[in-house]
Amino acid sequence: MRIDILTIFPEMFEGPFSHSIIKRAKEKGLAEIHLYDIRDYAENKHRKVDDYAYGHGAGMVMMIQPIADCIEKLKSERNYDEVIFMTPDGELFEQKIANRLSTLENIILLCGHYKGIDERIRENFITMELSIGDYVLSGGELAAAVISDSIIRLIPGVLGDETSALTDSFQDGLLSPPAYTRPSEYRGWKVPDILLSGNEKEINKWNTHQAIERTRNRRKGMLDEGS
Ligand code: 6GU
Repeated sequence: MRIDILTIFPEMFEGPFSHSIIKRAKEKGLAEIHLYDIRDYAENKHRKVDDYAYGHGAGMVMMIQPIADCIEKLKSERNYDEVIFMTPDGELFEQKIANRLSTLENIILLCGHYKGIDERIRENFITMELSIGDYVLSGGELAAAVISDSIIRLIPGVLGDETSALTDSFQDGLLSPPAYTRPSEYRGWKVPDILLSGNEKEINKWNTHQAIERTRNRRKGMLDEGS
């Protein structure tokens, strides 16, 4: 899978994509992430990418020309399954969307800034708009990094243990049960006996019960949605 990210802050992605699972996915050739600096596509000599909003008083808006040229250049090179705009007024991102996006070949993530982008970009190039939650970030970059991470880890072969993405919280509509590792007792705090019993059937039952209880206590809405 190839993810092309359009941003005015490409450096913001250096950290999140250089470690752990995403790094390994890139090294294995299972995921490619390409960063495009929108300023490189500005036709004006000051590399200006924003301008005053028509109509409203305050606030800058990202200009259409650099973004349109960048998207069109990319589209001339390959077909894109989705051209996604990162914005707090987009569709709320959730696991189901991550699952679907992880099956795609090529996607573009456009990171917005300032008061927004020229609406004509949204009307003419964008196929999907995503938000990562009901709060405002300074730009779409952190949201694009979050979404890329959640998608890439789902690509077959990225996680060592093929089953582990399927047992994530949310995949079966439940939160994960509590996890423990050695030692079995620390400062008198004990791991539940059942997990040390070796009785796989009883352990599975316990884990399922814990997952349901945890979901009921923390995210009741998830249980109601499933029924
Ligand atoms: Cl995608 N962008 C911005 N700027 N803020 C957000 C967001 C995106 N998702 C939640 N807050």
